[in-house]
Amino acid sequence: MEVGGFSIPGEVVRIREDIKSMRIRGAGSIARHGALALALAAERFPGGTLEEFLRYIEAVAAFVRSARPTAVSLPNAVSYVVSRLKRGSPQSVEEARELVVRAAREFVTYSENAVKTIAQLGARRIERGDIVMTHCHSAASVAVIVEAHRQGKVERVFVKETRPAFQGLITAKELAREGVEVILVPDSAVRYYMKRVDKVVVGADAVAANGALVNKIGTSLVALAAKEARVRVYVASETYKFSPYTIVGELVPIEVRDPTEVVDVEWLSENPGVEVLNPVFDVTPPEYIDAIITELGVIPPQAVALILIEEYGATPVFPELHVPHLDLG
Ligand code: RUB
Repeated sequence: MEVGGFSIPGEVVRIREDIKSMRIRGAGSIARHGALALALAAERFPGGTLEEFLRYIEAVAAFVRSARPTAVSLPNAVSYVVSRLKRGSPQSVEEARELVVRAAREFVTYSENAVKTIAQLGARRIERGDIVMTHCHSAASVAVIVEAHRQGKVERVFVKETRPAFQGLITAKELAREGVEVILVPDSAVRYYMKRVDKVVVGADAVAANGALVNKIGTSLVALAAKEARVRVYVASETYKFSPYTIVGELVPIEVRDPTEVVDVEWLSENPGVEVLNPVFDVTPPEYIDAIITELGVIPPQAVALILIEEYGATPVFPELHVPHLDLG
């Protein structure tokens, strides 16, 4: 495939396709694959000048970034790698390639360690005998619940099936494999079961500067039902899911996917008078969130702006973004 006058390696095209089609999904995994796609591209550079290499990486970065719009972890991961390349001021293609590969690996390591830390911190917020509810499939949330279960605290977990893509089934399977008692329920049962729940734990695709959470469609309804029932809501989120774009007033784009994920093609053609919409994320206001569990600590939603401004400045220059606390020396 040709992008910006450069031929993009097949493996990179496949990673982007897999992200688009949700074979690779979940904001953390998407980010790690985005970073790895750049490393792969650097290794497959067909040869040329340093100038050409830099333009080629920019083209690949734009290509990878555009795979899905909502999870800000993807542009953050890509920008992390590209900014490390630029700041390294390479003098040769070899040096430039090395900078890209190293930065991508650093990102992946940081991301994996962040989830482990979140598991430890999040588990402290779960108390013995707690019944937990979760939504969609979030690796960070699963890590928290599994760690709390290992510590003998989790009584059982209500998992919502999460239509239309049924990511709840992945969560149910993973938790059951770890020995957690799981009850899978339809999305519409959220309020019915909330009275039996002690804590809600969900993941994040993006967190805005005002502390609002963007996560799988239906998350805001879980939070609403939790607020009514006075159940605490925790968000398990690495800080590279905080959106620097929101500091300058950008909104987080909400992905709307194909209607055929909701009803089949046949039904659509038999009912031409019906418009089917499939927004896949929604926004939970900060007032509905008790705490965000990050690798830097458990913070209130109001602290998101502080972390963003500390890391990016109050008026960040785009696209020269970096990822918080990834300076590994
Ligand atoms: C996944 C989703 C997850 C977040 C966090 O949506 O909304 O809650 O991405 O996941 P999709 P993680 O299935 O559409 O990608 O904690 O794994 O990063």
